[in-house]
Amino acid sequence: MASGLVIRSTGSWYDIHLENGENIQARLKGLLRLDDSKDTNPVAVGDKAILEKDPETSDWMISGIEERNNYIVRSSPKHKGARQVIAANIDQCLLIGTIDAPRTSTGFIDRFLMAAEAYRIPTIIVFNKQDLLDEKGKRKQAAIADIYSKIGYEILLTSVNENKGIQELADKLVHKTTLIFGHSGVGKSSLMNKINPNLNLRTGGLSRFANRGMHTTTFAEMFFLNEQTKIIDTPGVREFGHMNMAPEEISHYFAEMRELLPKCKFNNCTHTDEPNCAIKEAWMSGQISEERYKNYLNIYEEIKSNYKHWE
Ligand SMILES: Nc1nc2c(ncn2[C@@H]2O[C@H](COP(=O)(O)OP(=O)(O)O)[C@@H](O)[C@H]2O)c(=O)[nH]1
Ligand SMILES: [Mg+2]
Ligand SMILES: [Zn+2]
Repeated sequence: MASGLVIRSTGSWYDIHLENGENIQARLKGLLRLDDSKDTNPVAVGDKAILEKDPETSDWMISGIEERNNYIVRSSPKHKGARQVIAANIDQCLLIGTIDAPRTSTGFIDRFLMAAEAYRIPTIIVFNKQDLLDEKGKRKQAAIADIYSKIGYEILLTSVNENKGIQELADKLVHKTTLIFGHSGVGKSSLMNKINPNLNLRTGGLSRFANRGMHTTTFAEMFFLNEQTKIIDTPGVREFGHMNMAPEEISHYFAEMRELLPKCKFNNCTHTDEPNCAIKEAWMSGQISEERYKNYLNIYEEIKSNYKHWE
């Protein structure tokens, strides 16, 4: 039985990288499509696809996927109650943000980190466009970077225009599969082109992802810097929502809260108004940042109000 790595999806066809280095196209075998899962895309970039040949047309078909080590999932922006798997089987994430043009909020960062923390996927937070920052911007950035470095996330500062932090970033990618994520326009594709000009990714304005039509189910695309070093570029999303998560589960995906959870009086504590809550105490003593606790509460309210629909 043949298998291969899914590197791109156009909706009905998938590009697959075979172990012999060849790229082929395959479509889904009927059965997979009828799968009753809540995923808008049963097969995602990074999946190891199990392949067979259609005896009649001799087209390649995907008859299944190997069990995933991990994946990044969000609620589908188009289909209420459905999930979109952004990518599977990744070693690390690069969350690219910018202070301005466009602004990346800590709320967005925290929602993404939750998805990565669900599978303990290490995430490096990159602040790009350093060349655009004035003194005020630099102070704002330092405050945000401080929140995340204190709780164990690595921070990199980059500028494509001034060639700053690029080599450092390139070094982080070696021999890994890295998901590149962040809002549209933060410079994801520009950074990757700077690291490897052969990639020739489209930058600025409309990306190559834009014209894939309404029924496109996945939008990530894997590129090889070499046979061991892979990046998954994404077009960037406006929002990152979660579904199918119990409200009391959320704090398990906030790295600094996770370790304090055993100290809450109730083991299903939501850290909102329960007595003897270790999270609230840590927030009041300044050990958990104001920003993170505030974002936690927002996400809690959001998930709580949606949870009923998903049960
Ligand atoms: N000033 C400045 N502009 C940048 C930098 N990196 C990218 N850009 C610009 O930001 C825009 C969006 O970049 P792009 O790579 O397409 O962003 P993506 O949507 O995240 O892939 C383009 O016009 C880039 O030239 C940077 O470090 N500094
Ligand atoms: Mg791009
Ligand atoms: Zn608590």
